[in-house]
Amino acid sequence: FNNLSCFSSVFINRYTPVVKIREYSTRSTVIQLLNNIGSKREVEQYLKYFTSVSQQQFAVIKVGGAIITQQLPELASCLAFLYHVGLYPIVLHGTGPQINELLENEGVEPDYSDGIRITDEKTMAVVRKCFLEQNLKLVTALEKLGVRARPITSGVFTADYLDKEKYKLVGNITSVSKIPVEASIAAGALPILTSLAETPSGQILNVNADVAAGELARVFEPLKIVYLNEKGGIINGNTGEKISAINLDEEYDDLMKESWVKYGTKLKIKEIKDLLMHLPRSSSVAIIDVNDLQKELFTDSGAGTLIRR
Ligand code: X2W
Repeated sequence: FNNLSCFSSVFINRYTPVVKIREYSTRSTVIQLLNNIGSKREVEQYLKYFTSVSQQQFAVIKVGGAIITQQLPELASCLAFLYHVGLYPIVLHGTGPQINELLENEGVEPDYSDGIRITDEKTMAVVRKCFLEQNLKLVTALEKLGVRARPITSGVFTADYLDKEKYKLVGNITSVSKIPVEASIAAGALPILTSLAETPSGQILNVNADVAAGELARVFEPLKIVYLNEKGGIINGNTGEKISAINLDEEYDDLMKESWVKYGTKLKIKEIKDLLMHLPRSSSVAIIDVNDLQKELFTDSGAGTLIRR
């Protein structure tokens, strides 16, 4: 159990009740995960940093729907690790691939415009079903690892129609309520959110999960905004190598002129820039593979693509 001693100096005062490891099974998980990450100095330094802000300001983590299907055990272990060291990331997940699969099973061709799903009534029923199913799946996987997790599937995002003619039941988020998320963390449970929104009159609307995660980050102003994806970062289209860091102040203009920066990548980098311009300078965005979460958060070298300004 010595491997955990590095936490004591950081946590003993502030987080003793939370950090107490509850189960033997969980202890071994934590130790196993710790062995994969950086030196004691690095881990200690980053834990100190992450606990220097309020618990709700540690991180917003966006989980793509594909990860729940393909990498659920890895995802659950990573989140359990953070929870067991007393950190409370705000987790928001998507469910894009599951929606497509279910629609195709029902003989409906998924329909997008500019990357946004055109969501009619029939599609909306599928969207809601998939969000609830995937949310429960993630929450259950976490609970099996001794994590208290709270499903939050409504009451956070209020929205108007993005463009009712064009996209039908798709929302444009107009406000974010921090209350359900704060209550979950105060109760010692990881908040696990979907990106479903509601109009003031109660119509449920579909929102892209990346966009909803960005809106969450705008109100919580976390140190870290993490996008978990399969590529493990942004890949330089010329060299095929992963870009380890982007400093927007210095590199943004040149980066946007690169021939390989187009379509989705261009849009994503631009969205991240807009987001970071609205956040304190201490906030940064990381795009990583789920297996690299600890390495990215707790080592100097990181693992995925780190974007800051
Ligand atoms: C998305 C919401 C799910 C999502 C959709 O219906 O696919 C809109 O496009 P991933 O797995 O993160 O892609 N909503 C309006 O974004 O899931």
